Amino acid sequence: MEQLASELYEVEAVRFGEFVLKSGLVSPVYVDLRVVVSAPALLNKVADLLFQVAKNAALKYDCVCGVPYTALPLATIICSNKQIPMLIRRKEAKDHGTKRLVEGTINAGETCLVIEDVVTSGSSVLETAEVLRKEGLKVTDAIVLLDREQGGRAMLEKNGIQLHSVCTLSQILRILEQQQKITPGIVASVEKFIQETPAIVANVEKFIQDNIVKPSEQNGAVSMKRICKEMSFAARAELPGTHPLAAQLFRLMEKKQTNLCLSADVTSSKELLQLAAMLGPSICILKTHVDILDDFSQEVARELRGLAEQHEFLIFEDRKFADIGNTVKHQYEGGIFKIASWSDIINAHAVPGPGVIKGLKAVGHHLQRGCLLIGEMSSEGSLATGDYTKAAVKMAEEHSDFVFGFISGSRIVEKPEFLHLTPGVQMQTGGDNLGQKYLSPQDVIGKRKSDIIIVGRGILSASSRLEEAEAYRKAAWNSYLQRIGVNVPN
Ligand code: 5BU
Repeated sequence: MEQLASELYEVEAVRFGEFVLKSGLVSPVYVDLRVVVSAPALLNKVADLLFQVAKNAALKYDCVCGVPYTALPLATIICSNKQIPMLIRRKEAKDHGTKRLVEGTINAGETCLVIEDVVTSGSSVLETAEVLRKEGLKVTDAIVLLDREQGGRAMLEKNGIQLHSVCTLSQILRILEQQQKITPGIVASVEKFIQETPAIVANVEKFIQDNIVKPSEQNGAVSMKRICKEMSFAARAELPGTHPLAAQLFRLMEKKQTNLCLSADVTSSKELLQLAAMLGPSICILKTHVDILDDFSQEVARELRGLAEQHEFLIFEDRKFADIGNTVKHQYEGGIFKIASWSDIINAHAVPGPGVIKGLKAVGHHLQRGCLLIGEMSSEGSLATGDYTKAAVKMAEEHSDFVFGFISGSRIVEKPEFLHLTPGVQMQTGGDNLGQKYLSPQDVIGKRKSDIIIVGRGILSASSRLEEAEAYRKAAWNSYLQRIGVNVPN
């Protein structure tokens, strides 16, 4: 263990210093085991230690899968040396039926051992385990090199996975202190930081990995300021202040690689359900105007929910509530539509003041629903500008337990916990003859730094709605990737 700690320190897989985050928070520790691939002897040693942990725990398993990407070479070495069948999980979303999510021979009912380098919150291990479980495999145990002791073990246990670790971060800290590589002061500051900020620490690591960049030295300290321009959706999901519904949305966006919301403005329920079934895999949100349907019934709402669960998208009723709290409460919960019973997301105008949010929250909060405030509108001559927009932002910030974002033409607040959704999007910019104005997906996501494009007629009037939805999805997703610094091939 002493040798392992010192070697990890030598290759800078564990570093101490000042890591400045976008939030302004300074982290005293930095763990990144990707560098181990450049030290083959250490790589072999780590693989062997992982295997020994599984052996000592007398685990029985039929195959091994490494959590992408750092644990992939580790799993490969173990499987090659010990002649164990391996599975590879693809991190990228399935490419419309042509690629599989798991490569290798899957024998349903067999047990797969998951291998990981570092566990913080446990979410990466769980994500991989869930993909394997969906394929019919059993996942009961995971082996990790370094447990940061920040809730990962308990979280995995709750999900039926026992975590076995080679070492913990506090063990490494103590050994490095004994070897006089770090001072007691550093140990104390790291321990304090880890205890006080578990969720933020998890986010730091995810953030570094998502951005695939290394921190740079600046005056002896390590600064990540330059690379922290933009956070990924995955990292934003993990922020302590992110609303649970927003976190769910961020995760499914990352998983399905889509930041496209379909505005399903059709007048027949049959067509609405057909659209949801056909475009479900391409979208993160399906937006409705339930009051334009000729034949709405609760059965339609039930079927729509079924499709939302099947294809993993959220439902957003674009009701634009704009009355006093007591009235919107009834409009949201009751009437013939019973919006609260089936719509994950609703929106509201800020014009009545905070009472509108309080009324909606009284109905939606316990149902885990969320609300978007209208900060700006896409229509010509809109009055939602300037100070009005600023007041809407303030209202959202004061009610962030229910309001998780905005409808706006661009990013109107820098807090990464909030989402921005933009309507008035078409490939062909311009407008309609009733005041709608259109911007391109690239403009909205790249330049104006919104998160999600809302597209109605751009897709609905195309000869192939599926092809057009895919074109919008790709345009908006590539703009997002470029924004967070990932190179996108043309
Ligand atoms: P279009 O067909 O892509 O123009 O449809 C846009 C949708 O977004 C439509 O359902 C509008 O009601 C909705 N919308 C909008 O266009 N502009 C706004 O400012 C707001 C909503 Br808020």
